[in-house]
Amino acid sequence: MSEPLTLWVDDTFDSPWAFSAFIALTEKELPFTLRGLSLERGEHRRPGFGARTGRIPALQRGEYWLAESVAIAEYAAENFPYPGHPRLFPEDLARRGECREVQGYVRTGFEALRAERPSRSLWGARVTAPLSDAARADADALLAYAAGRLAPGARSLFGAWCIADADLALALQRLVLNGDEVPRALADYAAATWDRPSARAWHALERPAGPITSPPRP
Ligand SMILES: N[C@@H](CCC(=O)N[C@@H](CS)C(=O)NCC(=O)O)C(=O)O
Repeated sequence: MSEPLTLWVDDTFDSPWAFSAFIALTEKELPFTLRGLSLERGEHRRPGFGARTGRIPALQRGEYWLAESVAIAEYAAENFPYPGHPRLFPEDLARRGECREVQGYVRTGFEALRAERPSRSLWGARVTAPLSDAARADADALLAYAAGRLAPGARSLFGAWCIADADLALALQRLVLNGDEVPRALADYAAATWDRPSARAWHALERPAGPITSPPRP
């Protein structure tokens, strides 16, 4: 590899999009340095952080900077292709399109669900308040979509694991880990990705002790 890779993320390690980018690079078996920035202290607005969007996650490779978690996964897939590296996207083009559908779907909408079951609760204090009607409607839409996509007993969307499994698993874990009712098959599906070595490596990152005062990530 010509230039080393650095993945810039939040130093609280609770951004769902940072999670996705971390999983993408880890599943590709790429060596990379993980750099955490305090969004609370505005470190992502200081010189030295070169993402044009000013947001994490961002991938740095020498002078090259790339933000947006889906773009980072696609960059990794195209620059470090199969068979030299494991696949992130399905081989079949129809399924690959659907993989991107899942990625897009979980990244848009669901505002009420994301606000009431923030990703921070997946690695920190759980939320106990019941879902509002709006968040319940979001949850029902998500569960119906996931159930419609998954074959009975499936542990991945398209036969072999792909990056959309990480994104959909995280969306479902917002409900599962906070004790909301989720059909067993969907909970088992989400747990399968949550237990992959790549996800375990993210779960194991050392997070700041004590209460985090910055607004929770969506
Ligand atoms: N669509 C982007 C979302 C990235 C994003 O919203 N990052 C947030 C943290 S979760 C951020 O950097 N916020 C700081 C800011 O916007 O000032 C992706 O998928 O990477």
